[in-house]
Amino acid sequence: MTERTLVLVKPDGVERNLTGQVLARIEARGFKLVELKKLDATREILTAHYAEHEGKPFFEPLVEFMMSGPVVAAVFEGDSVIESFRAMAGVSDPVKAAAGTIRGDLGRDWGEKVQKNIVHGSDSPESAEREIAIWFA
Ligand code: YYY
Ligand code: MG
Repeated sequence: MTERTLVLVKPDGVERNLTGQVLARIEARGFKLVELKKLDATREILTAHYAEHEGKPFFEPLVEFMMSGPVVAAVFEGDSVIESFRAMAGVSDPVKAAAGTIRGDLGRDWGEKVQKNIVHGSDSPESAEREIAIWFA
């Protein structure tokens, strides 16, 4: 099924000049880039984006980390792009992420207060539409 997903290159990925690599991997897989921008995420955007995690111990450090530098937000479109990109990203913890995944190949620093895992990808069609509306209002 053709669908859209929100991809973020987080501040650690932008800082380490990994944006091009991340986008290139997704394009090479055959997905279409439909929106792209670099921005400084506000607390308002991040609170909306991470609403499901509000109140958890890692929420505030996560928001602070996401405001520590610019992020790149993109929308990709294609057949099963949501699940495909989650598979490409690997599990949240870069230490556990399989080799060959973005987090497994490029991620690091899980276990600190702030997890530097390079990318975000929407986890369902509902999340994708909600998140795209937040980042590309
Ligand atoms: O969707 P995904 O990014 O893989 O993980 P989530 O469980 O949605 O958590 C969002 C984000 O929060 C994760 O990428 C790192 C951070 N985080 C954390 O700092 N500590 C945790 N125990 C769980 C998640
Ligand atoms: Mg998530």
